[in-house]
Amino acid sequence: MAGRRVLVLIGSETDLAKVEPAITVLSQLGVDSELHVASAHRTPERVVELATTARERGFAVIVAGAGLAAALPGAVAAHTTLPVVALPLASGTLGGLDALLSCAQMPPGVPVATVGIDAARNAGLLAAQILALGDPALSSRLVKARKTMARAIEESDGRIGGGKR
Ligand code: RP5
Repeated sequence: MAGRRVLVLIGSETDLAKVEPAITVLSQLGVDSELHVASAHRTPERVVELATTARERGFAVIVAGAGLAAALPGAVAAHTTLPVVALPLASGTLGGLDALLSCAQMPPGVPVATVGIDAARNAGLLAAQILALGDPALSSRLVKARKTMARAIEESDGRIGGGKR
C-alpha cells in the first residue's frame, strides 16, 4: 500500500546492528522500510534532503537512531511534519543516557516520540502502530502479535509460576 513505508535513518554505520530489530519487526509485520546512513553533524545537508523528500517518496513515518549527542531525530523532525520515532543508542562513556536526553528533551513545537535506549524493536512497533491507524490489515497483525506475546507470558507462568520458592 502506498504511504506505508518507514524511512529508517542512522547516524553512523556503527549503529546498524542496533537498529536492525526495528527493520526486522517491520518486515515481520509486512511493512517495507528503507535504511540510510546520514549524520546530523557530519552530513547535515543529506539529512535535510532525506527529511524534506520523505513524504513525496511515500514514507509515512521516520525512525531515526543515533548515539552520543544524537541530534539526528530532532534534525529530521525540524524538516518534516511526518511523525519521527527517535531511537537513542548506547555508545561512548555515558551508555546512551546522553542520546536519551537529547532525543527526549526536544523544544516545544518540534516533537519526536522517543523510545528507550537501544529499544529498536519498540521503535519499529511504534512506527507500525502509527501506520496501522490507516491500515486495518496491519492493525489486525499487530493485535495478533500482542496475543502471541501474551501467550508466551502465560506459558512462562505455567512453567515457572506458582508454588513456593
Ligand atoms: C553518532 O555518533 C552516531 O549515531 C553513532 O552512534 C555515534 C558514533 O559514531 P561513529 O564515530 O561510530 O561513526 O552520531
